[in-house]
Amino acid sequence: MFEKILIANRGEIALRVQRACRELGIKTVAVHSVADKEAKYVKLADESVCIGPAPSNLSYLNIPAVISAAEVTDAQAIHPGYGFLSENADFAERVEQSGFVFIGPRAETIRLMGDKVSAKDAMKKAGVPCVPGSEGALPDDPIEIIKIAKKVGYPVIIKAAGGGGGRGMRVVHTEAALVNAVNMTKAEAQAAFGNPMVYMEKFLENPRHIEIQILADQHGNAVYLGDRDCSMQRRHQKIIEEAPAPLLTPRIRDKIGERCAEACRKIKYRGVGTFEFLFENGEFYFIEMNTRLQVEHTVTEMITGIDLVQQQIFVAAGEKLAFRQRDIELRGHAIECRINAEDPYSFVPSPGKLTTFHMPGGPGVRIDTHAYAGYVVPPNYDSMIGKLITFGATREQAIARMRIALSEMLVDGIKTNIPLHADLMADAAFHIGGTSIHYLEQKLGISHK
Ligand code: MV4
Repeated sequence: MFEKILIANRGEIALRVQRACRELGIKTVAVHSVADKEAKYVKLADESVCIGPAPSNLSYLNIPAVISAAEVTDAQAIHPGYGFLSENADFAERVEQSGFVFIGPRAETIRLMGDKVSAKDAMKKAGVPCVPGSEGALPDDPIEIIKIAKKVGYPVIIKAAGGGGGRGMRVVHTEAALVNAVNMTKAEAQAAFGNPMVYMEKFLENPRHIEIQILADQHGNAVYLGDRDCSMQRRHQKIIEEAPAPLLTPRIRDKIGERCAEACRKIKYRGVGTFEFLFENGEFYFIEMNTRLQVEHTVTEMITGIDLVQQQIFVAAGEKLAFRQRDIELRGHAIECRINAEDPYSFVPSPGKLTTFHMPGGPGVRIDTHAYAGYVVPPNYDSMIGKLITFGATREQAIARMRIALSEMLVDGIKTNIPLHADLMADAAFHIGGTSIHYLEQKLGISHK
């Protein structure tokens, strides 16, 4: 097992990874920007290295600085957390070339999944159900493009191969608008991702966003750890996630889960990963795969009892999975509310000093945060300051506990989205469960752009 791990991230996830390491007796190295030098996760780490000024591109995204920090502290492995360098194949490659273990999939796998055309192609071949659409990237010939759209059926969506997470997409309703839309998306994709390749899919009008968590070792073993519903979102920012996804039957859950686990075996996946699906009329349609630990991994941990960060470390160290699919039991229900430093309705970021920071507690309440009373939320990074997770025997109990926990939570000095969460916990459609990806924007009266 590793003796020392460098955590190439900040905020709550840096602390989360540190806690997993500490429990395993592994020493931790924190890296931080100038803006984070007083941060809790820096002070709690065994060692820390300042890797640059506040802007992320000069610190948390600075590959040579991160690798130098691992060299000077003699760390053996690097955990990238989420965001920042976590899905950067060049980073993973350079980490391994420098003699460190990258706690994540092979660089080749990250690259495969980073290109959404190659990802979809690989998953289709591995037996994962995908959204119907073009076979790979669209050709240049407009006549061919029109033919493909006719076959797929309108509305269609044009997506950039280099995009993902909602960037570089365009919905097309008519043949008249098609060729121009393709050309516009290509030009934008070239500018944003340096790759003009685009592909086409049938546009699903009112799906849910359901994802499957998988875990694979380096010995050909892979399991699925249930699903999460992440449909409660706005502008591609998830706000609430829950596990298991409401209203799914065990039969359909096991069927899609087994498909994902089998695909991981086929592509020799290593580490944790998430298959993102759109779910409509009882069918799953693969859209993307995330090759990192996700923000919402916590709800999966609550219903499986498995520490996903520790599992990442075990499989990175070359260990075999200690359990098989039949050993995994989904128990109860978990909900995560992302607590953001922002105006609850305009979503404008609200950095600044937390004058009060009182966290709730009680049975089934988990808080993952790096914040504390007196902490100053810097303006340079993501506005998420913590995650409030509740667990219950049933979804109703998890919601009730969330409602109470939110009412106990006191944060002053900045604005937070706690009032929005409180609203949603009292929302009739949320109580039923199974709302679509458009529900929140419709409720808030935001039109689709
Ligand atoms: C779609 C779609 C409808 N039909 N693909 C947006 C993020 C990216 N991961 C894929 N996205 C979508 N792809 C087809 N064929 C609707 C979306 C979408 C969405 C998906 C997941 C979560 C939130 C979303 C919000 C708007 C659109």
